[in-house]
Amino acid sequence: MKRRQFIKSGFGALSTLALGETILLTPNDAQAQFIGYRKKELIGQRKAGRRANGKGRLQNDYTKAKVVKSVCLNCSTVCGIEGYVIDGRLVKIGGNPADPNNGKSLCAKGQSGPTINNYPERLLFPLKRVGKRGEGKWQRITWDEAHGEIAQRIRKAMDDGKPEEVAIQIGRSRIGEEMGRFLNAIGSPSLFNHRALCSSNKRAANYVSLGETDWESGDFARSKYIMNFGANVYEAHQGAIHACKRIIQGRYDNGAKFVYFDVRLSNTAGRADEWFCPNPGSDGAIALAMGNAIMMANKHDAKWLDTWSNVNAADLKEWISRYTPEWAESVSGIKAADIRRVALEFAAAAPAAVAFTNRGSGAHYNGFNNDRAVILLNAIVGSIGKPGGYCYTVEPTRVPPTVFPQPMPRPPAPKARSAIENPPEWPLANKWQRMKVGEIVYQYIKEGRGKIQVFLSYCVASPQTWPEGRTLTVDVLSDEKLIPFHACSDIVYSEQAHWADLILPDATYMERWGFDTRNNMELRDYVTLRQPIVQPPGECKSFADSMIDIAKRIGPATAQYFQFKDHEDWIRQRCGALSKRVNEDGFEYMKKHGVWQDMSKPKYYDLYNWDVPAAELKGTRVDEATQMIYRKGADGRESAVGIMVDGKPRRGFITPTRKFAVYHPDIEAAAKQVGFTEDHQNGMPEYFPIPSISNMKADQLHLVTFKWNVHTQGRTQSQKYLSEIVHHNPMWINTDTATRHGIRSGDMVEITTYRPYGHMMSGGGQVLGRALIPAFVTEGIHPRVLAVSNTLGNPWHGRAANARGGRKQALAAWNDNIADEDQDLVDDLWWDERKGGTGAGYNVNAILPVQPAPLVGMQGWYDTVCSIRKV
Ligand SMILES: Nc1nc2c(c(=O)[nH]1)N[C@H]1C(S)=C(S)[C@@H](COP(=O)(O)OP(=O)(O)OC[C@H]3O[C@@H](n4cnc5c(=O)[nH]c(N)nc54)[C@H](O)[C@@H]3O)O[C@H]1N2
Ligand SMILES: Nc1nc2c(c(=O)[nH]1)N[C@H]1C(S)=C(S)[C@@H](COP(=O)(O)OP(=O)(O)OC[C@H]3O[C@@H](n4cnc5c(=O)[nH]c(N)nc54)[C@H](O)[C@@H]3O)O[C@H]1N2
Ligand code: SF4
Ligand SMILES: [Mo]
Repeated sequence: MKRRQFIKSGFGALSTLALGETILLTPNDAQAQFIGYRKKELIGQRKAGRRANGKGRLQNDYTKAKVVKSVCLNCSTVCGIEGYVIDGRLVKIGGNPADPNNGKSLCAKGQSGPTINNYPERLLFPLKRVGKRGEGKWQRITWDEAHGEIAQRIRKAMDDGKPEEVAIQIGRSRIGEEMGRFLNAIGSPSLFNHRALCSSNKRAANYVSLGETDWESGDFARSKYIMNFGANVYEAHQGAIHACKRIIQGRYDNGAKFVYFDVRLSNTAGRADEWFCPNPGSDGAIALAMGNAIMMANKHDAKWLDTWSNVNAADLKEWISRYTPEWAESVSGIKAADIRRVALEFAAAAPAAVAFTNRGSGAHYNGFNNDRAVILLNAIVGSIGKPGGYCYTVEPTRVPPTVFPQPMPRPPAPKARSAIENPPEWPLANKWQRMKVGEIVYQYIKEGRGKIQVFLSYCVASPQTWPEGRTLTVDVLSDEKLIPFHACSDIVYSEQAHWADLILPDATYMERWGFDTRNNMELRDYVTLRQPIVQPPGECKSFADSMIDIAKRIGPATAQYFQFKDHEDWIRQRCGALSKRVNEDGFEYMKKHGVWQDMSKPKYYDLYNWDVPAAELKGTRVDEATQMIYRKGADGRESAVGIMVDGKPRRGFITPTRKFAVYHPDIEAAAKQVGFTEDHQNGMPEYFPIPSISNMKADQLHLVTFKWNVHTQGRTQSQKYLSEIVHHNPMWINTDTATRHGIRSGDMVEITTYRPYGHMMSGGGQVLGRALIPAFVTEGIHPRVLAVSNTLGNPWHGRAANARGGRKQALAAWNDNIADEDQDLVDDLWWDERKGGTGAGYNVNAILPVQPAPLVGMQGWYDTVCSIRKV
């Protein structure tokens, strides 16, 4: 107790920390503050709060509120929002009706936004480590000191001729262009992103087939048949609200049938017309067999395939003949008769029929091909780009540079290379986009495949959200020889921050600037503006502003690319060119509406069939054999601008043949390059089994994870209202399997996980780790699958996250309106174990192996082999 007289402790004390003062931050320390119920005192405080409010209850008059348009980022769906501000306080968030994707709709997470800003345990000041790394002892310092130290270390790496040793690791950043400029100015290619942990198999599948698009934009509202392979779209998915409301519309307006594949009864499965529960990782086999059933019954669109596919209808039919529904039944467990029936229903509804995927099919060893097989189904029935079919937009997640150009001068692309950023073992990781192989970063740093001098991390909680998070990740983050310097930007004290040397308190997405955009389900280009709805508290500063200041401090060669007063000024400059299009100041337009949508072009239906603009046709030639249209560039090299179809110049697909790519030579070449000897790696979307599953013993099971509708990975546990709804994540287990093991709901089960076969980190089969998790026995899961959600089981991020109610903390000077919120954190964490609750849940990532899939390198999240034992 004596120590507390000299050093503050506990997350709540962050708000009253004076410059130069030190504080101790560890989960145990936060817990030590618990002093039990003080009901009487609390009731007294509540009454006082009501009196202060002058009313019987807290009530906001929204008609008096200032409404500010912005963009949500409580998940990566980035819905347009409007914040209601009363007396400088954000009191409510609604959907921005002008947003083409979500309109007025928002999910629970979006509405929980204000609680992030007002969280009494937010980081408010830059902190510098004063004890050993990981000890949790911090001193409040100034931004001048923080930025000065980072700039000086970066300058040293540049002076050493090793700019690639400056790295930024990002989770959900949404300021990728800013980071790109920052690293380019330094000369470093080392942007370690998280795509491979998220979606790279899917994106690669879309790029390889169509030549563009991060995500497809199924035209669900006009569809008559919607088939979904593992996109839990009623709960998660990158377009949760966007897609979900259109799927509902399609079902009600058109009577669209909704068929869903998932290994467990998710909310989406529960709402589907038909739910199929396949063997994990077998979606590709089902899709190919559906293609087979359609083609054998001659219900395919031969004309479309002959015109637009790089494998014509006859050849495709011959190739797909081997994938019979009977074969698929043996692989997937789904009855051949069902596969055939659904396939023919799908074909009958075409072209208003769409089949799509997300991580359920993609986050596997064979996920790249699973997703290619599903896209192919759309091609087989000719629904690509058709109303009600499988549509897509151009560069959906990039702010169009023609409308919002980057201010000049811009730094050139870096010459330096990094094996961590571009590992040769995964030749397709960076082929169509720089997806990278995020899950191997820590292993490569450990093995010395690349060195790090300066490690900056932003919006990432890798000890919690990465595989082998509590072991490999923490081993590397804690080792000062491997990572000599780490500055972490976060809004709360995360485990990532805990292992840093400097903590940079960020402004939340409701307090900072930025552009955002996603695939627009209305099939037009659009861009939204993130602007501060309120000002950040304490000394919180947007990381983009930090980068500008750091770049200016590194030296004139770097500073020349950052001639902005601040990030707002940068954004304003980028809006300049918009002024002509909207007949008013572009920046003011964006601030007023929050969104710009390009209505000058038609919707992106049949995009491949659009004319090549006359200007682009000048000086072109048509290749006789391929009918491709080529133009010579300034460097004398030819590039394709389109393809002649029925005597007309068409845009086509942005693939090597300008056609939808069923076969892709780059895949075949890449497979050869890495000696990938799986069957059928010949550039076609073949199905191949997952080695770790093929080698599974009779008593072993398959462990998958899933996302909750009210949580987002590592970012929502500290939001009390969300954690109040979901704070417990028992392990789903099928009734038959549980009975065999004598397990009942609530029983503690020991899960042992094993390393996969055929992966970089192992010979396969060794025990990786063990966890104790209570069982939830249900019919709603595949008999050989166990499922545990992510997000929970996190002793960091303060009291709401770790379910440890504590004593009321000193109220922060910056926010005198949080009395109610604060009381919530004292008294209302009723799931605190010490009050008889279930606690904060379980983090299963600790025992999930790093297992990058071949070629693209996406983490095989849903391939983990395990065994169980009742304890
Ligand atoms: N509420 C919420 N929304 C989110 C997020 C969030 O964390 N919470 N995160 C956002 C992000 S970054 C992402 S990437 C997306 C992810 O969105 P989704 O891909 O929709 O979500 P996941 O939970 O990763 O996986 C979907 C489903 O795959 C199932 N599954 C596992 N194995 C298989 C299989 O072999 N076949 C099939 N068919 N299904 C299988 C799981 O049971 C799970 O229900 O969501 C985004 N939106
Ligand atoms: N078991 C399992 N693990 C998974 C998944 C799964 O399905 N199952 N899904 C994977 C997927 S799809 C993804 S995308 C990754 C995501 O995982 P991460 O890349 O780690 O991203 P988030 O969870 O979004 O961000 C986490 C961190 O960002 C911080 N943060 C929140 N807002 C801000 C802000 O405004 N500024 C700053 N500087 N920091 C902020 C949070 O406090 C938290 O520490 O997780 C992956 N992990
Ligand atoms: S889906 Fe919900 S959390 Fe995600 S961006 Fe939209 S409102 Fe925000
Ligand atoms: Mo993700």
